[in-house]
Amino acid sequence: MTSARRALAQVVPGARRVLDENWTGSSTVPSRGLYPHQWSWDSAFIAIGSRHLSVRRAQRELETLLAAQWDDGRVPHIVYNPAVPPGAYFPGRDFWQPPPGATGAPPGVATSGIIQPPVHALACLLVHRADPHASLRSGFLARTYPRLAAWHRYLTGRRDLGGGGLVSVVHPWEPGMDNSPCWDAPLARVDPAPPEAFRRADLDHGAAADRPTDLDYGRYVRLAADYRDGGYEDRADALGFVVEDPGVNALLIASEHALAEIARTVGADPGPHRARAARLTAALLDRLWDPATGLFLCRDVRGGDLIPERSAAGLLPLLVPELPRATVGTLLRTATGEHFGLGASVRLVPSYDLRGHAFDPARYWRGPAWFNVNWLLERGLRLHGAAPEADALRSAALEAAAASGFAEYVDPYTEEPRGTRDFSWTAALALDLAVAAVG
Ligand code: 2M8
Repeated sequence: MTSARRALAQVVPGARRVLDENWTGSSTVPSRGLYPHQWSWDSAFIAIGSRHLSVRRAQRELETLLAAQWDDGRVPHIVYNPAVPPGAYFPGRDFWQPPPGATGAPPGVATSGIIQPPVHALACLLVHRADPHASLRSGFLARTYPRLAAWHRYLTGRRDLGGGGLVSVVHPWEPGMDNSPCWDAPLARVDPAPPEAFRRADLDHGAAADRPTDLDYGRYVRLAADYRDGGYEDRADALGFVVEDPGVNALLIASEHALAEIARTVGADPGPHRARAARLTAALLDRLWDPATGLFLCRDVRGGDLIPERSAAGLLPLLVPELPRATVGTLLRTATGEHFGLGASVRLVPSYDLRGHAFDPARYWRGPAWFNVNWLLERGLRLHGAAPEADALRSAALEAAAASGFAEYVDPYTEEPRGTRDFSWTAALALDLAVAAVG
């Protein structure tokens, strides 16, 4: 048996079991215990994998999420499952209720009010490609295109809080890398909510050493409550945390290119999407590229400066097709150099600088390797012709996903499982890599 076929045999039955067990009938929970609702970017990654099991189910996953889109175009980061008891996850659905008169979730749906990275157009295109004839017959892209276009309009219109043509995030949960050390400095300006104001449900399911601290949680709660009390208005001067993140913006560019392709397929004009992708690419290079570190950095819009921390988010612009060749070369050297160690000290890219002052191989987004980040980087490496590096990363991700019991994240050095197990996007993306490995 070839190594690719072995990987397939190792991964597929387990991945299918995880995805089946976490499927609720209309969407997939990231994990039954820790995350019992639907999460936005999780669903995009899950659909990318579950399209290999059932295209209809992958379509349903994405359409359930898009049905919760707000009037202003935002796609919320959580869609709550009404069958789950309110205390099972904090913050619960009641937390996000907007003040009277402010916009909110569509009638009959309970959601959060913040967002996550826009991987959805890319996911819709990949789900379509899994069976283009059936997809066209069912009208999948014709239904999703207007919603995806409104989502990107919200991001590029209402969220350009820095005024330089990039999207800003207004809460550390929005870029998905919730407690990255990149947020430490901007978060330090935020007064934490008092501990008695909330009860964390995550510690019922996860080891405290693998999760954010109580102080970080107090600040997350304060920021979310302030945004809610301000009617979810996107005004830079009223928000305590405003950051331009290279990962979010790179994913938007990749998705904008996917949207151009979707537009072409449904008979709409792809031109405006291509033009927007080009403008975003120019702004990304202009505002977040840091030649001195050879990496894209986050910008603290309130403070005005680049944040001097190396996060794996800074490598995600490898997903941008029109990145200059010299920038691609520099990013590759950074990925394989001492700070990220790819193919040298580690097989999977860590979430944060291996040499960084805040590096912790176990704690959440402060060092462990995550499978979605590595799946994205594998795609970026392949896009830019680094096939040997992409192949090595794919094999390592497949082995680690199966060996860790589809862990949420792993120690980048030992690849020991951390966080929760039977985690949906790990299973889904391993499945996708396994299918790609056999061609
Ligand atoms: C984590 O975030 C949630 C809040 O959204 C949490 O910690 O409770 C992050 O890893 C995020 O990226 C992910 O989408 C979510 C569900 O898997 O969990």
